[in-house]
Amino acid sequence: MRVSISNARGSALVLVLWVSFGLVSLAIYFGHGMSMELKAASNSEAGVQAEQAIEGAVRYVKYLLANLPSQGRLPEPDLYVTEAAEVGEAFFWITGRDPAAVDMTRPYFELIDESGKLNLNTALYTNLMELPFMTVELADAIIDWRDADDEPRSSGAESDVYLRYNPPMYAKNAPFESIEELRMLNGATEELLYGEDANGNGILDPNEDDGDASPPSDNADGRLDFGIMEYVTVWSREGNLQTNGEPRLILPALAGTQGSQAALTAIQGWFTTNLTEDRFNTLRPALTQATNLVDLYIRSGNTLDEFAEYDDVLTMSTNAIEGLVNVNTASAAVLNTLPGVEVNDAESLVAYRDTNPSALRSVAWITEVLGQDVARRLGGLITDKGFQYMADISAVGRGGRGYRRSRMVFDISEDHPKIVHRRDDSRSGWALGVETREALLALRGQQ
Ligand SMILES: [Ca+2]
Ligand SMILES: [Ca+2]
Ligand SMILES: [Ca+2]
Ligand SMILES: [Ca+2]
Repeated sequence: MRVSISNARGSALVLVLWVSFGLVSLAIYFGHGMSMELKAASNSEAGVQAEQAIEGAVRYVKYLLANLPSQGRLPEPDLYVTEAAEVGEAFFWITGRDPAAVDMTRPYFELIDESGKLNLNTALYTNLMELPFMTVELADAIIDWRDADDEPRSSGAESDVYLRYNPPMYAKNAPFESIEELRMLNGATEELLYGEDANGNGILDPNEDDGDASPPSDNADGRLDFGIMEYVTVWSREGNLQTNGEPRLILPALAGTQGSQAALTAIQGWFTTNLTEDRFNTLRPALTQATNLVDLYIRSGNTLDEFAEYDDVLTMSTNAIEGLVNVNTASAAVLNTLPGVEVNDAESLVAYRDTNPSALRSVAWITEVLGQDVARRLGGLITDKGFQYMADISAVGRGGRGYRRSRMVFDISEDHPKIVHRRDDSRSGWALGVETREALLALRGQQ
C-alpha cells in the first residue's frame, strides 16, 4: 500500500507512507518552499480533520465486519487497512496487539477480538484469581459489584463500603456495562488496572520503561507488564446464527426431555440436506449424548477436518451465550484462567495455534494439546469465533496535528454490525509509538 498526502496547493510538501508486511516505514519528501498559510494552520482545524478520519474508520470497520469471508473470524491483519489510512488530509490507524510480541516498542495494527478476553460478568472467582496481579480484594469486589445481593464476600465490598466514598454511591448489583467500571471498585488501583501500559496501546512506550523518571511507575526491565484491563471484557457474546442466517441447532442432550427428540430430528434434517443420512446415522449416539462441542468431537471419532464440516451448525443454547473464551485468539494469560489449564498448557495452546493454523476451524483442536479429560471439561466455556471487536482508532489531521483517539467495540452477533461501546481516549496519550511520532514531528517542523 502506498499513501501520499499533499496540501491543497499540491506543492508545499508531500508525505509518503509505505506500508508493507505489517511494518510502517515513513519517508518524508519536501517540495519547493514552505507555505506560510500551512504554518498558521490551527490545531483545532487538524483536530476536526482527525475526528472526521475516525468517523471514516468507523464506516470502514463496519463495512469490513459486515462482509467477513468467514463468520466470526477476522482476516489476517495485512488483508485490511489498519495503518496510515488516508482520509482527505488526515490519517487513521487501528492499534491492536502483536500475538507474537516480537518487538514490544512497535505498535501492531489490527482489530482486537473481545472474545479472546475473560468476561467480567461470567468469570468465576477462581478464573479471576488466575489473572496476573489479581488480588483477593479486587476479585471479591468484582463479584460483589455484579451480584444482586448486598452481602459482601469475605474480602469484598457492597453498598456499605461505597456509601462511605466521596461522593457516596451504591454497589451496582447488576452486570458490568463497561470495563471502566473497574476503576470505581474497592481494591482497584491504577497500577493494578493498567500496569505499565499507561496508554493502553499494547507496546512499551519510553515513559513506561524509565522507572519513576516519568509516569507511570515501572520497573524499567525492557518488558511490558500489563494490568488487569488488558485481559478483561464485558462484551463477549456469541450469537446463535449459522453463516446462512438460520438459527443454529441445539444439542439434544441440552434441549430438555421435551425437546430432545425434536432437536435430534432437526439435526438429522440438516445432515440429510447438507452431508449424508449415513453420516448422521454413524454420529447419532454421539449427537444424542454430547453436552458440548468438544465432548461431541471426542465421542464422534472424527478427524478435526471431518468435525469442522458440521460443528458450526450446532450450539449449546438456543439463546446467545455470554462470556465464551475464543481459544483461537486468547492470549496465554487469558487461556491460563480456564479451569484445568496451567501456565505451561496455555503456552502450549498458543504454540499449537502458531504451527497448526489449518486445525483451528473448530474448538476441537484443544483436545490435541490438553487431552480428552481437560478439553471436555472446557467445552462449555470456549468458542472458536468472535462477534465483538475493539477498534482502537488514532488519527491526525493536516501536518500530523490534532491527535485524536477513540476506542469502540463493534458487535456482529446480530444481523448488522453496531457500536456497543465508544470512548474518547484522546487524553490517554499518543498510541502510535516513537517512529511515527518523530516522522510527524519532522513534518510539522518543516511547515
Ligand atoms: Ca452485590
Ligand atoms: Ca504503552
Ligand atoms: Ca515510568
Ligand atoms: Ca516492565
